[in-house]
Amino acid sequence: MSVYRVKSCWIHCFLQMKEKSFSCDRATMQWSLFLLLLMGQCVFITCQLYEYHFIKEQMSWDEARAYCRENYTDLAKVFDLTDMRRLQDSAQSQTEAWIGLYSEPGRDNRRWHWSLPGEEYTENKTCWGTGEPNDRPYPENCVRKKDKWADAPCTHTFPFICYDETMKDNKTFHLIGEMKTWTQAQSYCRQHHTDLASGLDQIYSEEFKELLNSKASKVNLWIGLFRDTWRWSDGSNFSFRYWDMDSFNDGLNNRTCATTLLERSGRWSSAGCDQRKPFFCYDVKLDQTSGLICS
Ligand SMILES: [Ca+2]
Repeated sequence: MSVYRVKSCWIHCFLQMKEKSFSCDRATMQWSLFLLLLMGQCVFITCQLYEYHFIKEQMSWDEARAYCRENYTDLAKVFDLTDMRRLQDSAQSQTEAWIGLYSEPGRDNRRWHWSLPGEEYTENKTCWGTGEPNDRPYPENCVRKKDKWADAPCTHTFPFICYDETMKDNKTFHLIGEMKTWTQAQSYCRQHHTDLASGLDQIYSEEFKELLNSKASKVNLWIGLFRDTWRWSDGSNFSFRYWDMDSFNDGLNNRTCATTLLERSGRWSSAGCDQRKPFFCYDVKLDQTSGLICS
């Protein structure tokens, strides 16, 4: 394994651990063991070992994609907030730029995702209530939970449960009693904890159940499940979304390509794909034959 590979992975994993507060900082740990564990973390958290490239030249979204595919790998994809910060750091001007997210509008083109990056949604691991998801009134793109799950309009307001991977206050889950829309709840959880509670392992854990039993067993709560028609240019199934809710209005058929608003904290909006804008490409720096699983 080349020094570069180890170093890149180490740096990225270090950033990931800083974000996620992994406790791999025991001073007595020998370097070799340390390295081994770091690489283990790499495999475990599927770190993204790609680089972002900001292209100043203004192109339509399709032209930008062709340019990225020819010169790099594809238009930029974003796995989580750590990636988003790296993408912003690679920008050379504070303007609006294309990323590799696009929409194929249509009721049948929606896909379910968990809000927490890396938590895969699978059809056979769900707990829908009888007759749900019924998508009535259309569109019901967010999920509330009482005993079982039901789809609901994302603009409705409910209390919600945040997942906290840092175990803030010694707790993995935090029940927030304020009534918020699904997107407001997601923003709150990402700002104060990690994300909305996501995945069956979390939502049906003993700690989660105890929290509900003690405080909110009969109340509807938002969980981190949503569906949309947005997908990544390279086919990745990343669930991370970072919409600027002041300017983004999903479902507009003439605005189906995503931009990052670098002057607005990098949050995303949608625009007509024929507009000409700077853009971000990504490329994979490492080959994947090294044993590191770095998608
Ligand atoms: Ca419903």
